[in-house]
Amino acid sequence: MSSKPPQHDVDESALEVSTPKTWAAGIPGVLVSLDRAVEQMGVGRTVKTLRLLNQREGFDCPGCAWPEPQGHRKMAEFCENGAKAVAEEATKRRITTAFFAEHSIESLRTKTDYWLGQQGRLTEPMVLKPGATHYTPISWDAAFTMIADELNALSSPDEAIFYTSGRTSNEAAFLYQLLVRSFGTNNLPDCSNMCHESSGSALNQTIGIGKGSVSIKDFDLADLIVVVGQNPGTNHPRMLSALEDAKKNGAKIIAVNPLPEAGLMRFKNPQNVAGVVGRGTALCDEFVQIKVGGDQALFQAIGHLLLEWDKVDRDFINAKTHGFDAYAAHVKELDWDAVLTATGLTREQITRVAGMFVDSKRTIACWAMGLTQHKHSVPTIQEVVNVMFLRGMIGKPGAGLCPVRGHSNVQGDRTMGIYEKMPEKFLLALENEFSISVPRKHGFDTVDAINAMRHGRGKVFIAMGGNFVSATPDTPVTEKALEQCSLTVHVSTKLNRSHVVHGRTALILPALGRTESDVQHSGEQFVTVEDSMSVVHRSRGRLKPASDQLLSEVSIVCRLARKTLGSSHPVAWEQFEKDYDIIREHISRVVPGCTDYNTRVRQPDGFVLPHPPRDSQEFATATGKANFTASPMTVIEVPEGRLVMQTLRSHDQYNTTIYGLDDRYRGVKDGRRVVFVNPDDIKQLGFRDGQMVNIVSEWKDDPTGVVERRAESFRIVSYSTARGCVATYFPEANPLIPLDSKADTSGTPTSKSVIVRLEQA
Ligand SMILES: Nc1nc2c(c(=O)[nH]1)N[C@H]1C(S)=C(S)[C@@H](COP(=O)(O)OP(=O)(O)OC[C@H]3O[C@@H](n4cnc5c(=O)[nH]c(N)nc54)[C@H](O)[C@@H]3O)O[C@H]1N2
Ligand SMILES: Nc1nc2c(c(=O)[nH]1)N[C@H]1C(S)=C(S)[C@@H](COP(=O)(O)OP(=O)(O)OC[C@H]3O[C@@H](n4cnc5c(=O)[nH]c(N)nc54)[C@H](O)[C@@H]3O)O[C@H]1N2
Ligand SMILES: [Mo]
Repeated sequence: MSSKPPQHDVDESALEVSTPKTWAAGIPGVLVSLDRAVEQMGVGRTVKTLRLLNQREGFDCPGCAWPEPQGHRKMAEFCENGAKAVAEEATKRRITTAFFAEHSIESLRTKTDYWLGQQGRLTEPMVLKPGATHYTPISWDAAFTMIADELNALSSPDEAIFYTSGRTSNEAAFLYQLLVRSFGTNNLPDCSNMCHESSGSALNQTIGIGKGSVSIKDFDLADLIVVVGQNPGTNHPRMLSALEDAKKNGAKIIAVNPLPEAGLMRFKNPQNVAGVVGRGTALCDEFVQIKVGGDQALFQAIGHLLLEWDKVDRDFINAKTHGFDAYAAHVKELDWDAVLTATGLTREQITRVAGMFVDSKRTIACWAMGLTQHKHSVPTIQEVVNVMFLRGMIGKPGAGLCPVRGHSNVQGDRTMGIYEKMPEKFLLALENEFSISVPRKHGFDTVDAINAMRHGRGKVFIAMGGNFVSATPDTPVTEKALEQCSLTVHVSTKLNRSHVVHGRTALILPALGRTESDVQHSGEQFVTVEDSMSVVHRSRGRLKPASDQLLSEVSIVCRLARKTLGSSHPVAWEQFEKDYDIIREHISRVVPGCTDYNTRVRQPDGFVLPHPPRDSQEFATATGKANFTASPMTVIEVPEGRLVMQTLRSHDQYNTTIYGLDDRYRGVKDGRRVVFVNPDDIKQLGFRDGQMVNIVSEWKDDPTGVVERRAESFRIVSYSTARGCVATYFPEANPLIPLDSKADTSGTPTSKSVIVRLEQA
């Protein structure tokens, strides 16, 4: 039995606020996951689906990119939010032709992403013809012809933009970039541009590879784990088990966050007795309630203290690093006043934290969006790296750098070539493998792509998954950019706002999801994915597809390629979809580290991609060493009466997919338009808890001066957040983020630092 999709949309007047929780998971987590699963899938399908989640013979969770344990896997290797992610995809609800006949585009545009997503799985290709009021069915063949004609009519391949979200399998991603580059452009923006791009930029320069250096086993060996700018209780709940095990082995945990997130404080593991009936495990030993954007200052101060105390690893520094003297000279001159202003912390606490680094022989530093989405994100991450270098904490057991990825295959997609500026070595290998020539000019990243569409330089937009208009900044600007396209195409599993904010013509192409079986000419196929720790493994869905009209992403790319590139194109596109082993043969010859791919992905736990700093303390940087960096300290300037706003995820959403309206740990229910404000700021600004306000962001748009952006009707929620720092949910607050407010070097939108003021609504 499964419930009907909701007819009514979110009613913000029903919003309820209660006391935030001080612990995560436990029995409520299990109950919510079962409840949501049964509501969407019914009992039989729930049992079948959750049994296969993250098992060797099953499918990779479409939730986060946290790795599965190697060797023994528990029966239920999933978490509450993994179960919700699966329920969202394996739902029994369906969107049919009748739905589109009933709902005009005009009416669908008034709905929230929550309502749109809750309607169920997309089941057949649909087209919105120029000037039409409703989507209508179209055959796959006609859809591919339409796209091919539009693409081939462009005056340059660079007028087409090919976006990728992070769920696409390695096989589909590899073929997609091959299609795009064969067509003649590197316009391959992806969700990573808005996510961990800053980590990639920071790490490439300092360690020579844009990926984390730890494996899951290192968590058992570490004696200090620092979790900076990350909310694992919601976004990587299986990480809590790793943290719990680490604690049992004696590790200490430091959490650096403007908010006391429940999952950082205490974990009740539902898989053991203490978690069910007891108080669970206290996780963080030191909670560092930092101001938004203050992390760079904090880590400079830690570096300063380590040097002052002479508690650094001279052997590592001398043998393996470059730039130490310049860095040491720079942090020696530390301005403590600036540090205290930027961080909002006391000198005592910073000293205590630095002491914990000194006491640790094996330290892991984890981070996520709290570090990557600021103007000074790249130097901030590099400051964390500096401190880890000082202590020699890379390339040894129990220690290392751990950027915790978001989408389940975002890291794999990059490995497979989804990148607007892929290195020459990869492009050359691609050319040699397929006897083609591919362009060298760098393509658009996400923000560039929006600017190109806005100014008429981008005309066809194709998305392999994702929800571009809701995930990107400056919503009204982005929407207008998309509307200027001649064609917008979305390969999707669920309905979202990007389908209803469209180009002159729009197509929805429904794809198989992770949970579904993928049967092709040579039989049932599996795909491969890469987790946050560079482990590549198989994923195989078993459920009957949501509709017999769905195509796999691999099939969609192959058929589109044949139409677009013509039958004389040297790549044997028709072979790939018959047997995915053939794709993997090519991957093994083109993608570094993937030799013998077909054999190695068939090993029970897959295989681990090479990572020179992790494996042998080798650093393929410009200097051949691990590079220290010396960067000026950034203190975010906040004018009088203004606040710094960060946007974050509730416990009941997956990016723009809103599972439900219960941000359980923060105590916010049945509504999402809230702004979390420190009680002292509420008082000082003359507001009161519960009051309705409009949020106005202020951005100096050269040369025109200050530009205001406005989002209306948010309820103030008095909350423990660092002074001067407020938080709202993504994507509701995206209209407030200026398109051109982005991180230096990486170009990531500054979703975690926007200057705003509140106005009475
Ligand atoms: N259930 C679920 N799982 C997910 C996702 C989801 O939406 N739902 N999304 C997936 C994706 S794509 C990603 S990228 C990850 C995101 O995972 P997270 O990065 O954990 O996600 P956010 O909600 O953006 O939370 C960022 C955290 O950083 C803190 N923060 C904000 N600004 C600062 C700062 O300046 N300094 C510090 N130290 N902390 C700061 C916030 O208070 C918050 O706790 O999760 C992935 N997993
Ligand atoms: N303000 C603000 N903005 C942000 C962020 C933030 O923290 N604050 N975070 C940023 C981050 S970290 C990220 S990663 C981006 C996310 O940006 P996106 O990846 O573009 O967005 P999602 O919401 O994850 O995409 C959801 C859609 O993907 C489709 N989908 C789901 N599974 C599949 C599948 O298997 N195949 C296909 N083809 N389609 C599928 C469904 O149709 C669903 O509606 O948002 C960014 N935007
Ligand atoms: Mo992400």
